[in-house]
Amino acid sequence: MIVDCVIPARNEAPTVASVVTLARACRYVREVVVVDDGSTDGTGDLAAAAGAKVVRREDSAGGSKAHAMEAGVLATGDAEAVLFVDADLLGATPAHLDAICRPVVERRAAMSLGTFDYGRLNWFVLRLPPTTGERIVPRWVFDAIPPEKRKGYTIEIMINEVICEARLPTVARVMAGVTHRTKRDKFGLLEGYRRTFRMFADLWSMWGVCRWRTYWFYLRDLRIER
Ligand SMILES: Nc1nc2c(ncn2[C@@H]2O[C@H](COP(=O)(O)OP(=O)(O)O)[C@@H](O)[C@H]2O)c(=O)[nH]1
Ligand SMILES: [Mg+2]
Repeated sequence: MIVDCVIPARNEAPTVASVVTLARACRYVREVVVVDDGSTDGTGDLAAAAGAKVVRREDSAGGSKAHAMEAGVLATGDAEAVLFVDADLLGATPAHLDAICRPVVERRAAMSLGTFDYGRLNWFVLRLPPTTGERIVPRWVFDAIPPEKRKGYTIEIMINEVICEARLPTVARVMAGVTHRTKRDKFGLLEGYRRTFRMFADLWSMWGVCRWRTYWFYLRDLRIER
C-alpha cells in the first residue's frame, strides 16, 4: 500500500523540521508533503530543508486546516492511503507513526489514529469522537467528504463520518509521551485561549449536523490497541 504523509502547517517553525524528519523515518511513508499557508516564520523553507515536498498556498485568506489537508491529498498523486500528522508534535518518534500506520497497511482497519498522552484520562479520551490530527485513512475516504464539508477544524469529524457511516473499523492507540505545542504556547495566554475557544465553537457547531448514530457506529467498530 503506498502511503504518503500530509502535514498541514501554518507558522510552525519551532517544530516543523523535526516532524518532517520523524515522518520521513516512518517505515510505511513514501513521501512527506507539507502544506504551508503563507507562514511568516520560514515554516515552508524549514520543511523543504528537512526533505518534505512543500505545497505553498500563498493566497490563503479563506484557508484552514481542512483546505490545507485537501491540497496535501491532491499533491500525493497516486498514494492509496494518507497519513495526516500535525506540524506541532512534541515527543513523537517514528515508532509512534509506524504503530498508527500498521493496522491500515495490514488492512485490519479502515482508519487508525493516535491520541495525545493524557495520562489517567487516556481511557476516556480514547472513547471520545476523535478529533486527533494523527491518523491514517485510505485516500477514498478524504475524497468522499463533500467539498462544502471540508472546512476548518471540523474536518476530522467529517473523516469520522465517512468511516463510521460505512460501518468500517477503526483502531485507536495512545501515543505514549506525545503532546503538542498548544495554542497558548504559540500565541500567548489570551490569544491562545481565544483560538482554542473558537476551535471548540467550530466543533460544537457539529451538534445536530452529525448524527449520534455515527458515534455509536464508531464505538461499536472501535478497537483500542496498546
Ligand atoms: N496550512 C495550514 N495549516 C493549518 C491551518 N490551521 C491549522 N493548521 C495546522 O494544523 C495543525 C493542527 O492545528 P492546531 O492549531 O495545532 O490545532 P490543535 O492541535 O487542535 O490545537 C498544525 O500543524 C497547524 O499548523 C491553516 O489554516 N493552514
Ligand atoms: Mg496542535
